[in-house]
Amino acid sequence: MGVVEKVGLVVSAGKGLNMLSRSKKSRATEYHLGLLKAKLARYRAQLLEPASKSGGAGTGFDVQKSGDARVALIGFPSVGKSTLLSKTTETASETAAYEFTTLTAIPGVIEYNGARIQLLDLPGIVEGASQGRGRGRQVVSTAKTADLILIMLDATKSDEQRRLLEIELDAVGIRLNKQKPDVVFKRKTTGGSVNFFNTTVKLTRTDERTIRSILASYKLHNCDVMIREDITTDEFIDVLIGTRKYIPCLYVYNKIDAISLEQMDKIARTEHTVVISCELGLNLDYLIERIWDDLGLVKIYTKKRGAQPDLADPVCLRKGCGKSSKFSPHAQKVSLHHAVQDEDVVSIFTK
Ligand SMILES: Nc1nc2c(ncn2[C@@H]2O[C@H](COP(=O)(O)OP(=O)(O)O)[C@@H](O)[C@H]2O)c(=O)[nH]1
Ligand SMILES: [Mg+2]
Repeated sequence: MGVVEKVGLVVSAGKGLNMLSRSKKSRATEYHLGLLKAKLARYRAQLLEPASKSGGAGTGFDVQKSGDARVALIGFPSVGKSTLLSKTTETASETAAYEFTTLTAIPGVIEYNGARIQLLDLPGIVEGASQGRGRGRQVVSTAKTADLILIMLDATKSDEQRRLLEIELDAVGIRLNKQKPDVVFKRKTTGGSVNFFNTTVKLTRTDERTIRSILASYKLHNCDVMIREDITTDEFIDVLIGTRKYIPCLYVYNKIDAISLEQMDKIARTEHTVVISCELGLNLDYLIERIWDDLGLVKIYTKKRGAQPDLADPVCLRKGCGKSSKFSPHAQKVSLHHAVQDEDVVSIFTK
């Protein structure tokens, strides 16, 4: 009996050692992978930088930003982008039953709640945009100017399309439905060659050594880093690159007339998702409502002192947070920093 116990002990000790070396190994892997990603991220960012020399324009398509907000429509050919544009705006965009790629960005305007929302049909996002080639680069810089991205998908096809688009957008520095990491990063010009590193939370997904090495690999030797949330190494790299865009995104599944009710029900319940049928005009009004919500737009009525508010011509602004007039429905005097809410009436006056 004693012998058996001994064997048992030896085995468990062996297991323990194994686990220890494994976690050490995975930490080392994380570290090297972190450095590698930092280098790749910088290389990619340089590829996508506005061209200084000859060749491809670094600016977006030559479409004027107009109205109160810009929504970029992104998707593979034939998912129904042009159909959506012609159903929701006054724009007659070409539609085709075959795989047809529109060659330029086509703008349309959705009028809703007194707001003018620019809907932009962006072609060719799939064609190696992240490699920074030709038109891809243009698509990327235009997509980055959007206040909301609509990823349009064909509900009859697999979710592989969605994955490919997400990868492509991620590679060009667009972060969908994410907040900017809570990190304060400052380059200094005085104070010697020291990187100051502070955290206000425990880091479980990256560590100080990895971050310091990444700073060194970017030849940054005089910075202040203050990390205020449990970020990943990738998120730290995003902060360093600095040109990441954090844009809300709505996944729009079209052609629900061609799938089962069960399939539709399942898709419709996923986060940041709207299901529609452009062809049958189903759920388009709800899509526009969701666009309005995700843009965080509010309409504000203006009012001259002593006069009735002008309800016919609201001004659209970005939503602030916090309560508006404390005395609603009565007026409250507030400072210019006051965050307005939907349907507020505002009078501006000097003392
Ligand atoms: N069944 C079905 N077909 C649609 C729907 N919306 C668009 N289509 C068809 O899909 C094809 C491609 O549409 P189009 O708007 O040109 O796609 P785009 O390439 O993304 O601009 C056309 O034949 C449309 O008639 C829909 O809601 N249901
Ligand atoms: Mg089209």
